[in-house]
Amino acid sequence: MRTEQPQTIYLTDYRQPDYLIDETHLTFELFEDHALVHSRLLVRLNDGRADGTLCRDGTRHSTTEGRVPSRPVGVGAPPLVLHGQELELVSVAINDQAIDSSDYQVDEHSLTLHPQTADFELAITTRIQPQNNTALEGLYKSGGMFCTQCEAEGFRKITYYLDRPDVMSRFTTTVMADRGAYPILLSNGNLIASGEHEGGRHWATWEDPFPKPSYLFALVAGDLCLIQDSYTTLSGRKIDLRIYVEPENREQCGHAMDSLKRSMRWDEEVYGREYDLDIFMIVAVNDFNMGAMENKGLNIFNSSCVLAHPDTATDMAFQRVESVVAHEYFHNWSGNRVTCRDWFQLSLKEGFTVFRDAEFSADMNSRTVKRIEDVTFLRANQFAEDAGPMAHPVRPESYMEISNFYTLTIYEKGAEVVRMLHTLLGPERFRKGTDLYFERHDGQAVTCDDFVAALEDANGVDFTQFKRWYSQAGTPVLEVEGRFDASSSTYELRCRQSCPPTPGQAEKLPFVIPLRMALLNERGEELPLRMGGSELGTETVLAVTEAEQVFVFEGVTQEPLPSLLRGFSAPVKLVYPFSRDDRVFLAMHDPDGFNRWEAAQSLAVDVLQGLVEIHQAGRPLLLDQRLLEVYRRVLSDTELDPAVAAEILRLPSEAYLIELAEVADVDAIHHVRETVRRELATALAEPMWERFESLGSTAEPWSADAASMARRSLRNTLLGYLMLTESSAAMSACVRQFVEASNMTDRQAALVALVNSSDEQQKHAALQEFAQRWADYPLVMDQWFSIQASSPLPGGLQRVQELMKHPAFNIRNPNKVRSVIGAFANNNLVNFHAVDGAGYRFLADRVIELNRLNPQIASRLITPLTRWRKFDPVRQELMKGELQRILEADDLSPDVYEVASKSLA
Ligand code: B3K
Ligand code: ZN
Repeated sequence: MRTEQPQTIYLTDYRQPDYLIDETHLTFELFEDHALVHSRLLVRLNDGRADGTLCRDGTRHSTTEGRVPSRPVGVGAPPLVLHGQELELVSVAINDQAIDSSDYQVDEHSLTLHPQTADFELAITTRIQPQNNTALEGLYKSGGMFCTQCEAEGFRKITYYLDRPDVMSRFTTTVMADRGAYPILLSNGNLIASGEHEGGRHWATWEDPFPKPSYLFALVAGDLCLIQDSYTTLSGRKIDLRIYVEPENREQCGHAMDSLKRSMRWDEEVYGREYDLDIFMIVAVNDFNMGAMENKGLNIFNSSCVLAHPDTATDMAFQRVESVVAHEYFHNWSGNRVTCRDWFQLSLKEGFTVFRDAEFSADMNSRTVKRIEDVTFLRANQFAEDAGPMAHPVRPESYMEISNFYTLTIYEKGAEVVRMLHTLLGPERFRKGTDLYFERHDGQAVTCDDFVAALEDANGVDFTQFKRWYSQAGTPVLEVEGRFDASSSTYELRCRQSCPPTPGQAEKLPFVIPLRMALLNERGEELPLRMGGSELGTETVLAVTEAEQVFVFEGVTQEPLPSLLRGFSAPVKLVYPFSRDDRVFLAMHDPDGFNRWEAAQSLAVDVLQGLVEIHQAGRPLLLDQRLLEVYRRVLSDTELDPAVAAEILRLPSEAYLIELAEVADVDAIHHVRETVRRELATALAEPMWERFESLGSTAEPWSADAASMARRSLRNTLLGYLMLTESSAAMSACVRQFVEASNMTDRQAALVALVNSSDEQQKHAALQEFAQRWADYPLVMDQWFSIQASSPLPGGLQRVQELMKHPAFNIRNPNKVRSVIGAFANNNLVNFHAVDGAGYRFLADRVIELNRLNPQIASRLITPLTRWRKFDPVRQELMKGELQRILEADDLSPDVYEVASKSLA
């Protein structure tokens, strides 16, 4: 049992730091069984005066030479409390005088000193064990290389420091290691010196001219090959672009490099932001807790978010690489140049940067498809988080472990909040606001309020009420009703908003909800909109600000059908009493592509929900022919972007149907959805075949352009349906595709269809062939694992347990954990929720095992169990029982403790 409960940190307790660190000089001596970290810090009492004016020699960032004598501080000077964790303290010196343990205090979390002067040089040496660091936070080894991950609070596992984002310092870093094993030595900024030591060791010194918080520090040492390119900024500066990967991955970096250059151009054009250093580096590592990290000038990436080659990566992986490269690059301004004051402001950089990368991807690819993908993801996952025990506002008010707050709410909902500001202001005024934000706060650590204030000040608007999106958790429900009055030629939209209670927030005040909409006539054409005598064009954004509000359109002479919440203009649940016929009409005629998809989607939801009830009542399932008609129409519509067609043809996910249900009957949902899929496939086999064949052949040469990707997407969606007919024609087409595919997108789609088919022989042959061929490609093996772990066929848990015995599986590698355990618990709902509770027990066992190895990964794995309120009483008890068992495990990390305890509270 745990002895000490983790403390809760509150936003209201924020105080400025007592001390600042103007310069940070680090020397790392890297060895196989330990590393020595020598730090030399120029520390200064933060007496609230303007930055850099206190006891300085005139320059803002002085060196020790030429400094004026230190000013003594009186008895009232605060102690200097440095963060530190899992460190062995070797020595401490102040102004070159070694001090002994009677002059400082060390505990598990800190080193406390009692400075006698207002500024001084502090030298600390610590010893750490990167080779034993399985948490992958701080300095650790991934395969043969050393690398770091410091955000949020990993730097304190490297040395004692003021490890908080509002302490910004200029870093100089020297790395020393064996030259043979670690020929490449990297850190942030520019290389300023390097040399040799005796005994085959060498060193390199890097200097980062931009003050930064410790969470942006990075170091890499390894045997890596370099892919090099350059980029010339709009102002004509030439930037050296470098991607470092393990030699066998050399051929897989082209797409990341292209994406980087496109991101650099886009940020100049859309936000007026140029890159600032002379060199930008990306390093790929195999063991990484998340996707990537935006360390200044030295981004470190999970190899899954850098490497992409058509033979080994799917189109989806290509798009992920593009968006993650862009995301990390964009952080250089939204995150690094302007950073967060404290971790409660995390969405300041993450929500904004996700919005930026989403717009970038929309500009590079299909805007409609990108929005459909993002909305689908948000509604199935973030809405569930917002409705569960871990629900928190975009700017949380408290946390125990900040690592637990890298959530869908901070990232995805945070991006929706920025998108709404963009929608309310329009692109030009939004840009004026961001220009002011970057100019006003360059080099500062600021808050979400500062961001909104810049948008307000640049445009003379007041977002006071809007800011409730930052402080109130939960997904608002927006109920809308339309009323046509022929006698007055008016059409009223009556809006009512409400928001369910969330932990710690019983009552909610009305939000500002931007409602993008149009009115359609009986031919699906947009009507001119007039309100209060003003002409609003044919599409407008209504700002719903009250709990109840009526909008009256004038000059409406026939009853229109509203097209509401276009482009998902606010992260709300829209309720409108559309009939199924209305939805069919919108799915076929709405001029807005996103809303056409949305209408088809909501029709499918309505049909599936109806059938779940029918199934529960024990009655036979009869498919509403209108859904079939919509699908038939989509199949024959060659004008429609095939990628949008593929999205429309994809039924709402089980996860989304569970999120929408009051009490989710996971077996019924699975059964009904599969039955409908099979019925659609049977009824539409002919047009599906026709379209499938018209989309070209899988053996033709691969191309990365959007049109080819769209064709592959639709072809493979259709292949999935055709395989459900269990016809021999479908089977042979699928096997042929598996064998002949010119690229991984098509090969993987064929493998998925085979794995989910009932043909045991073909399935095993394909799996075996695939594993043999790609045994040396860990990222391809991740796909192989994930496809099998996600298969809803009976016996899922047993399959997953077998997969964990496969030589390519390794519980210490987060990508493997995600592709086996994560895929099972998140994508294989019918097996995970088996009513005997075995899936829950399995997951809890893995959480307990990983708690000791990697608390961040362990804590993330718990998510499916936190959703227990959605299920029937039997499953609820089983899930809670496992959460309780986790809570009672020995040596519980704060990460796991926080999620498990809050889930049961
Ligand atoms: N900022 C990092 C996330 C770090 C998470 C640390 N637990 C990646 C990103 O959002 O770009
Ligand atoms: Zn980010």
